[in-house]
Amino acid sequence: MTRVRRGELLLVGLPLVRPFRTSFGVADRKECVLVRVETDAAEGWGECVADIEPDFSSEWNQSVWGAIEGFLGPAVLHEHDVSAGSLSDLFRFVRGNPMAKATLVNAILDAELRQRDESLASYLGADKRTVVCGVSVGITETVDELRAQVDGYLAEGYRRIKLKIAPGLDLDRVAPIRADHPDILLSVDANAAYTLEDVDVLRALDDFELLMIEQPLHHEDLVQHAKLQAQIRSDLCLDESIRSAADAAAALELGACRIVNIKQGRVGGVLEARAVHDVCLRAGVPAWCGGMLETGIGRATNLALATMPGFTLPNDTSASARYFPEDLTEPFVLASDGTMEVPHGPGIGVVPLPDRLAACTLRREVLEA
Ligand code: OSB
Ligand code: MG
Repeated sequence: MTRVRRGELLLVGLPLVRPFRTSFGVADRKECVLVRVETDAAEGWGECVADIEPDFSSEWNQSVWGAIEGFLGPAVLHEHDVSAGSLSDLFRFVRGNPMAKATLVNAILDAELRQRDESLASYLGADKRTVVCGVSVGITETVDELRAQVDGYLAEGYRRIKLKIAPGLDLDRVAPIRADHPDILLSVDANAAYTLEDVDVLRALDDFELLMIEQPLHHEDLVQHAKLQAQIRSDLCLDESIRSAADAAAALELGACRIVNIKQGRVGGVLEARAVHDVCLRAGVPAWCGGMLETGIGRATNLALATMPGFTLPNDTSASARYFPEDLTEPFVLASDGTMEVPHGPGIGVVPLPDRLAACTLRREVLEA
């Protein structure tokens, strides 16, 4: 328990190595909000998973900035004694906004753990020191381009390939990749682009022995996913639809999915993500850690989360070089066996490199009581 003396809100921008196309749009750069908190004893860092536009979720960089600057930040600075665990109550007066809340929860937990000299992975109950990594491959202009990217990632050692799909860019994309690589772990992610009317296409994906079909239907739906799951053989995985541990419990009870993508930033931070993990573990449902093209700050947070025992499938925790020409932190590197080491220093174990942070900062504001 400590007092947060000061906070800093930063908006950072980094070019991507290549545009990333999904069913909801194309990203050619990454922009995100970072929070740095200072307590009496330590600093802590959090990265927000919201992006430039409200397309993956209703939150976006400006809404996150406004929520933290106007409501969440002042609430934290006003308290004489805060801990990451007390924030879900403290933040109850702000409805929704889980991505904004996650940024502060993670930053304050990072500061607490740095003060105690404990790593986030150890705090969360890690049962591994390295994490198995997959990679998410954007929609390409041509099938040849897709083949070349997949071949490149497999040569680097990635242990699962996830193809982004969209209506009309699905079976014809998955078929050649499966033909090239009959034995790899292969999955698809539709980012909510289909409806139950498309059941024939989704059922046709059964032929490709996919590890999972991620979020085929509406971003807030559970009931239709349950109907779809009953009609196809492939395991469904939910991403957008899971915004809390309560959502995860409801999804599993309904049979809306058989696998859960846990993104800490989407569910309100690592503490709620741990609760989602616990729901999955108790139900015997495999989980894995999703990504949102995070910089090294969010990547370190995700890697620590993915060390928990219920994360049994390859995670979207790819190397810095898969996303950025230069990361904000020391780069995260993929080992040739497709695993990544989890930082073991206190807290998330990394901080932004000062020169890189200065070069990438677009906007900055100091928050004080
Ligand atoms: O749906 O998992 C998703 C990136 C941005 C927004 C949504 C998603 C993704 C990815 C990339 O698939 C995962 C990553 O490598 O960070
Ligand atoms: Mg997804």
